[in-house]
Amino acid sequence: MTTADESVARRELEKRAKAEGRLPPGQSVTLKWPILHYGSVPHFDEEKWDFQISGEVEAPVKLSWKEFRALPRTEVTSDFHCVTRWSRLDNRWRGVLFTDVLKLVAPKAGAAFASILAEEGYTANVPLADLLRSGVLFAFDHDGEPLTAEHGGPLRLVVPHLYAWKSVKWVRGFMLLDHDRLGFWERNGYHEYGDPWKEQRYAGR
Ligand SMILES: Nc1nc2c(c(=O)[nH]1)N[C@H]1C(S)=C(S)[C@@H](COP(=O)(O)O)O[C@H]1N2
Ligand SMILES: [Mo]
Repeated sequence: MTTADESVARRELEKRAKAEGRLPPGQSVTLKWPILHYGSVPHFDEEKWDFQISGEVEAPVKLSWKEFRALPRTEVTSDFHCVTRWSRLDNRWRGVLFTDVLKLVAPKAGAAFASILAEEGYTANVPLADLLRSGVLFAFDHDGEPLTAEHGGPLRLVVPHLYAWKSVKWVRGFMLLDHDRLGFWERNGYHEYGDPWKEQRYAGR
């Protein structure tokens, strides 16, 4: 496609998405897939990698890469909305549903929030109820290809109904909490919840 064809295709897709009520306010459709994160792309070492579930659970769990890969897989298609105003439609994600991972632990009665943990100390806070939604998964693959390191490979969280900073790349586990603990971007001025349909971009707005 030429650049001109591409911009026509993009605008057509955007018009259709708007008509279908799939484009949150203030967003525009991108055909590309931008790469956005704080810090550097971490190196993946299968031997050192683990996935830890801790906090408000009866017994914490630690999985190796092999153990995580052996969990049941599901494919989910969803739209992805970044707070910087681009949306990428119809992403085909394949991985392990959050609800399937949660089966590995017994959450305590007070568990109501999660702090998602990633390489290099990146975190994001998400209410547990949001993580139980059917489109939320830990993804290995995107559109039929293994996730590249730049896009969060080997494993990222996908929370399609919240702004994409909650879709934590290079995820290494989560901690269940009885209170909300702000994550990296949330401490740096982003909204604590981040609903794109309500334009919850920044804290206090
Ligand atoms: N670990 C980590 N995950 C992250 C981020 C980050 O800085 N670190 N940035 C978030 C933001 S703001 C966005 S828009 C998406 C971008 O994902 P992409 O680079 O695959 O498009 O990743 C999210 N996940
Ligand atoms: Mo973002």
